[in-house]
Order: sequence, then C-alpha cells, then structure tokens
Amino acid sequence: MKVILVTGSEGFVGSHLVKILRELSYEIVPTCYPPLRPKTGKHVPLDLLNSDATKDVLKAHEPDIVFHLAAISSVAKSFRDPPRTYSTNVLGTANLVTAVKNLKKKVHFIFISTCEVYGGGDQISETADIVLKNPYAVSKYAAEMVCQHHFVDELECTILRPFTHTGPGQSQDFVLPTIAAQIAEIEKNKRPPLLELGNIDVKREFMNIRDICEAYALSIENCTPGDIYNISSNTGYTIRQALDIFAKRSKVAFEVKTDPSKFRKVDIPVLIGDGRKFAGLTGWKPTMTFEKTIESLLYYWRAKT
Ligand code: A2R
Repeated sequence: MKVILVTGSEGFVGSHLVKILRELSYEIVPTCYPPLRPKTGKHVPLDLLNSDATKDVLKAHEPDIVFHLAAISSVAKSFRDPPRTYSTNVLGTANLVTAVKNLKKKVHFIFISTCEVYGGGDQISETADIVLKNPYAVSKYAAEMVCQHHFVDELECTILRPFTHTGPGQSQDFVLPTIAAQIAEIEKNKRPPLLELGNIDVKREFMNIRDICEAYALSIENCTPGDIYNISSNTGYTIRQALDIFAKRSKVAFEVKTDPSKFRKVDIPVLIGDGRKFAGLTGWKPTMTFEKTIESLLYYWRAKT
C-alpha cells in the first residue's frame, strides 16, 4: 500500500483530503502544525520551520507521495503578516523538499500552489504571465521556484495551481465563509441584519472543496512530475451573485453595505482559469453546484453558531 504524507492535514483542505485519500485505500501520514491541537484521529506533529524535525518525520515514515498543503493560506493573512507568510511558505517548502531529497528514494511531491500567481484575468492557462499582487502570491511563486530548482535535481514534483475554492471548515479570512457566518449570527439574533463587505463585484470560481480534493487525488497517478496544472472549473461568479443565493436561503432578510475601506489596495477584479489541461488528462470535472456549495456553508455555520 502506498504511503502518503500530508502536511497541513488539520487545515481546511487537508482535513477533507485525508478523508478522500483514506477512502482510496492509501496509508496516510497526516502531519499537523504542533500549536494546533488535533481534532480528529492521530496526527504527527510537524513544524516545517524546524528543518531537523522535518527530516526526522520524513525518515520515520518514508512516504511514496507527499502532498504539501501546510501554509499561510490566505491573501488577507499575508497582508497582515508578510514575513511569517514568506518564512512558512518559502522556507517551510525548502525544508520539506530537502527532507524529501534526503530520503534517497523516488517520492512524488505534489505542491499545492495557487491561481493568485496570475494576478487576475479570465480563462487563464498555465502559460499566462505571472503577476504577483500580494505577499501570498509572492510566497507561493517563490515556493514554486524552490520546487522547480529541484526538478533539475531529480525531485519528482508536480505543481498544482487551484483556483478559488470553499466549503465547510474554511476560515472567515475568506469571503463566502464570512458571509455564511454572519447570516447564521443574524438568524440567531446575535447581530443586526447588516452585512459589511468589501468589493462585491469581484469574480472568482468558488469551487467546492470536495471537487478540489478529488482533483488532488487524481493528480497522484495522472500528472507528470515536472509539470504545472491549473485546477479550474473555467466558470466564475461575483460575490453579488453569491449574495443573491445566500439571501434566498437565509431564514431572515438582511442588507448589504459595501465599505470601501475594506477594499484591497491591489484588488483582482476577475480570477478565472482555463482548466482544460488537467481535465483533459484526468477526466475530472466539478460536480457540486454553486448553490449546493453555498447551502453547505450555511449548514456548517448554523451548526457552529
Ligand atoms: O496557521 P495555522 O495555525 O492555521 O496552521 C496552518 C498550517 N501551518 C503549518 N504547518 C506546519 N508548519 C508550519 N510552520 C505551519 N504554519 C502554518 O498549515 C494550517 O493548519 C495549515 C494550512 O491550512 P489552512 O490555513 O486551512 O489552508 P487551506 O485552505 O487548507 O489550504 C491548503 C493549501 C495551502 O497551501 C493554500 O495555500 C492552498 O491550499 O490553496
């Protein structure tokens, strides 16, 4: 049975991915950041900024595949703390890559990058220009460079660039969870019926986490190490469109106030990919509708509020 080590397994994506990979009968080594108290099952503590500990964990488990998800994962957080974003995302990746190479065995290293490296646009393919508009994008592109440097050194690394995705468990640093959480509070009379948001005309893909994790699982056997793949549904929605769907499913009416002070200094109006390369290779296509994704967010936040 192949062994897969997952970094960031306690995070939003990691916790969903581990479940899907287990269903596929892989043996999973879920690692998590030590300050986080594991909520589920058995996790191996791993701080990627500790290079010796990273080497020790890799040596102890000798994985065949590594999914590298651990990161400072949001643009909002990266603006709040650029140095921590750079150290975790770049140095953390360098430590992990070094530990993988130290194993001296063939390991498929799958690095989860981001569509943010494109800086915006519609139908963006893998050959589009790189335009770095926030510390998160800078850190992820620098981490890609670390991986690519080691391609020449025979690291079997696949780089995935997922477009925006969401679902239960994602933090309120992301827009749709913020909206769902606020509606859940309004429904329970814990806040006035007013949502304060930034720019609601930005357009993103908002794919469902389950579809994303299924794409990641398919990448194991189908992607060619050394190559880069968008994970994209080719379809986008504005936050305004999301708000209409939320309003139809909310138990109470609410108003929306846009606050220009919440707008980003460098906003990205549209960020929609061209996912044909990955879809053509694997047959993957998203199955969850935008409406279902929004409903799942509401269920999650109602239960939590
Ligand atoms: O920052 P925390 O305390 O939430 O912990 C995060 C963890 N992490 C680390 N793990 C090991 N060593 C570190 N030095 C370190 N610093 C942070 O990585 C968190 O538990 C996990 C990332 O999970 P989320 O923030 O929930 O990200 P998400 O949405 O699951 O994204 C997964 C990947 C990331 O590479 C994104 O950049 C990409 O998908 O889109």
